Amino acid sequence: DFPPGDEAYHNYDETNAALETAATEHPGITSKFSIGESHEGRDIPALKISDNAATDEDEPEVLFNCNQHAREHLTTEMCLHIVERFTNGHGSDQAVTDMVDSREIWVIPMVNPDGSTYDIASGQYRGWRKNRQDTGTDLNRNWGYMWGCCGGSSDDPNSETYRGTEAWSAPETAAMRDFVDSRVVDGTQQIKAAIDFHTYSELVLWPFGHTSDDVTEGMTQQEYDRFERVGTAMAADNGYTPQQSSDLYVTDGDSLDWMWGEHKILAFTLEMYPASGGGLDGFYPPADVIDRETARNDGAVDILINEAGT
Ligand code: 0X9
Ligand code: CA
Ligand code: CA
Ligand code: ZN
Repeated sequence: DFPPGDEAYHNYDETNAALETAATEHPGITSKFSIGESHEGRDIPALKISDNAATDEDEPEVLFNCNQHAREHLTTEMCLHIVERFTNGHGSDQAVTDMVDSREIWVIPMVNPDGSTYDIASGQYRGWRKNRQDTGTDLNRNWGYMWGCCGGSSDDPNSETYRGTEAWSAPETAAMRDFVDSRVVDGTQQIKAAIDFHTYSELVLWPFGHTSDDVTEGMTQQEYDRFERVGTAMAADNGYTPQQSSDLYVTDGDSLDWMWGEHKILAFTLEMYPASGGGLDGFYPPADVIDRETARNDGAVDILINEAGT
């Protein structure tokens, strides 16, 4: 489990329990379900938050997912913070109430439950990034848009950025794909905007990642300008640095490129605290920063939720 001092972080069972509690305490505005199973057979839990949550209403949908990378535990806390804010705040906080009532918000706090569990299993952090299939696949190189196209991933199973044997070879990415595909209703993707939370570097990133070109096949200048405008607004609020994801480094097969390339979802990656420093230590900030560093993104989350309606 988490080492002494870091008990406030949620492991897999505690993450599941937190979603269960939110669903039990707020039955009208929540619906808990599983998007599928991990390689080791763990359910990947999800929570829908909206008024009349049991009904698929005609409201813009927004997706928040966390912890594709095992050691990025602060992101799980980010998704759980979103759950807490939009459930506890409904009925008391007017802005939160309006967002919940006018949107369908999907939260998936732990995309990589096997890796996350493995990272803490010995009681000492292992610095694990990938899933637990064989030598591990980097889930954020396994998505099916331009998979393996451009030197932004590795075909070496021992690499930290191993892309897998083929696109969607990891059950965790396949489950994410199936869920997002399932939100196409009458030919229209219902999810309008999304954030994939990572750590660390304090960045707001937008597609594409597979090319350093701003405008390319699948991205017009007008579309790029919208990403830049919304990304810059989010970064102005949380104090992160905004940039196209390939300005950081080129990746292929990441979630961002697929969300936009396949579904035209206004998708961002947020790299959370800290800004820099410490190599592996940067993935393991002390638990006393959780509240501050998750609440720090409230404004950015609200900007995206509102943008989903435009
Ligand atoms: O490399 C990744 O998957 C992400 N960074 S992390 O340190 N959390 O591993 C960044 C993905 C964003 N895409 C690009 N930089 N192209
Ligand atoms: Ca609703
Ligand atoms: Ca809907
Ligand atoms: Zn990451």
